[in-house]
Amino acid sequence: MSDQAFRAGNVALIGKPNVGKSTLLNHIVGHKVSIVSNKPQTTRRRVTGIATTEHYQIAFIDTPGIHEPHNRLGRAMVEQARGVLTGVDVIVYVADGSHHPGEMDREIAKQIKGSALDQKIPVLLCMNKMDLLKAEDVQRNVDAYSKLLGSEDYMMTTATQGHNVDALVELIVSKLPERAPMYDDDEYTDQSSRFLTAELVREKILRATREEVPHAVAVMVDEWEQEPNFTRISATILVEKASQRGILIGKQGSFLKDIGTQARQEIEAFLGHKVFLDLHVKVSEGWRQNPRVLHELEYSE
Ligand SMILES: Nc1nc2c(ncn2[C@@H]2O[C@H](COP(=O)(O)OP(=O)(O)O)[C@@H](O)[C@H]2O)c(=O)[nH]1
Ligand SMILES: [Mg+2]
Repeated sequence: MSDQAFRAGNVALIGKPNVGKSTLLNHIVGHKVSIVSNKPQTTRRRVTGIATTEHYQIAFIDTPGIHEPHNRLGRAMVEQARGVLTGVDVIVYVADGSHHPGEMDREIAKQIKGSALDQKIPVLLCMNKMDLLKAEDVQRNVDAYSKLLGSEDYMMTTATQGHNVDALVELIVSKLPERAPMYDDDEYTDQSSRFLTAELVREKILRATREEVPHAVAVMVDEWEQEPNFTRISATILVEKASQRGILIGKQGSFLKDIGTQARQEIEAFLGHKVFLDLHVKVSEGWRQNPRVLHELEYSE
């Protein structure tokens, strides 16, 4: 495509929780801009990741998975996802292609079709997790998802291995308008270093905890001091109950120490220098229902 005009646009990644939207985004952007875990509802707000080449610039908007919300946090998350259905250049519906579509897929497809038809936004289907898809189910699942979306354009991917991701990007680019770049070519996310730091701490906790704990955790950076050769960061981990605080601290503080070490290594990698990371755990009963806390956490406007 060397003699073609430059294309650029905003592309929304929409789908159920846990289908691989953030994994896909990080792979395409080449940096971890959105945290990933095997727990549903890992992504709590919109995250933009930007991929720029000589020929195109795509600003991907990663969104929380659309689900049936049970509290204010859940409602804010679903609002964040639905909000991008308007005003983007392409919508990519990411599905777990190894499963047949269910009730929630039908519901999301209906919403996507509604706004995309209204505004003539192209919709692409990304059937992810093809590594888990049995050969005999391929045609059946492709047909079922395509029918739901009313779109012929699809790609089967394995985001964790990067399989077919380039082909998906090429398909997206073919739908973008000819337009000048919107961001500098070295910009790759809209996330502040503070937010990304809080997210990396939360990711380490999500990966190490189970059941209700991942959902009850939030992380807030309280202090950020830039010294000549290092950054001193202090963050508070919010939980909803004293028992959860106990889990996160662990025997003689061992759990918290592990989390801190893992997060610090990644924070140092993206800041490019040494970090002193100080973590505290605080019980904040009902924070998921508290608009002020949700705002402070940057989960809602
Ligand atoms: N087997 C398999 N697992 C995947 C694939 N893509 C993502 N995952 C895993 O699915 C889980 C959810 O991924 P994530 O990107 O957080 O999903 P999101 O909630 O849609 O953003 C993580 O454990 C990923 O490692 C894939 O192509 N194949
Ligand atoms: Mg996600």
